[in-house]
Amino acid sequence: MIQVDARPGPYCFEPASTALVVIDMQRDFLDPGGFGAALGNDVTPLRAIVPVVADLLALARHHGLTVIHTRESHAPDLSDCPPAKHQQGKPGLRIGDPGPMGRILIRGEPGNQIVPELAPLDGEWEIDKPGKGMFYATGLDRRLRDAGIETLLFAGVTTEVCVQTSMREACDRGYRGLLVEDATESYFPHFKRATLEMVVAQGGIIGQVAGLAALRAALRNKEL
Ligand code: C5J
Repeated sequence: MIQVDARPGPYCFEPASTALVVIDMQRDFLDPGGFGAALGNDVTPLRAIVPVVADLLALARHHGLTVIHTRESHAPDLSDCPPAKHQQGKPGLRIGDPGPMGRILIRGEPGNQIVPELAPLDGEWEIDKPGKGMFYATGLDRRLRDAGIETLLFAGVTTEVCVQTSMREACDRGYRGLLVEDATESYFPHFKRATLEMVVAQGGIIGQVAGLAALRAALRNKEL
């Protein structure tokens, strides 16, 4: 059993029953001209975590964890995009509208690809999700159970929207989650800080939080 120095207390997991989930590290959110930028956000802070997420991916791959990548995406005919979601944002910059990287948040478009530095490897799971959470309309819960996954390490963007929603959904389904705090980011620093506090409040009401260094140290101890 691996034991990570986490907040609010130690986080224990077995690599064989653990998956790393990298949420939505796609060009729509990280690149200038994408959906995130269209909503008026500066994408620089999100870009800045790419090397940390790459290191986390390398660590997970080295230790044989299941690796899962999600993309927030919709079908080209928008049949999986409810009107309330579609109406978000300014006309001309909404989901499905043409942008500098193809149609915004549409499956298969250039903007919907995971950034090349974090590209999925053969055999890793790629989950296209029409919601903010990773379980809604994806069939992921069944796949995780079939694979014997019980614990989930979370990274990606944005901390307070798709990452937190996925962690909450996971918690409700009985998975124990650890948020790797330097491998997640928000367009709003105070939202990230608040989310980390929310996760660990009340004895870890949503899950636990640790840095990549603590996770690395715990896995290194196992190898000694
Ligand atoms: C948002 C996400 N923020 N991946 N998506 O719309 O957090």
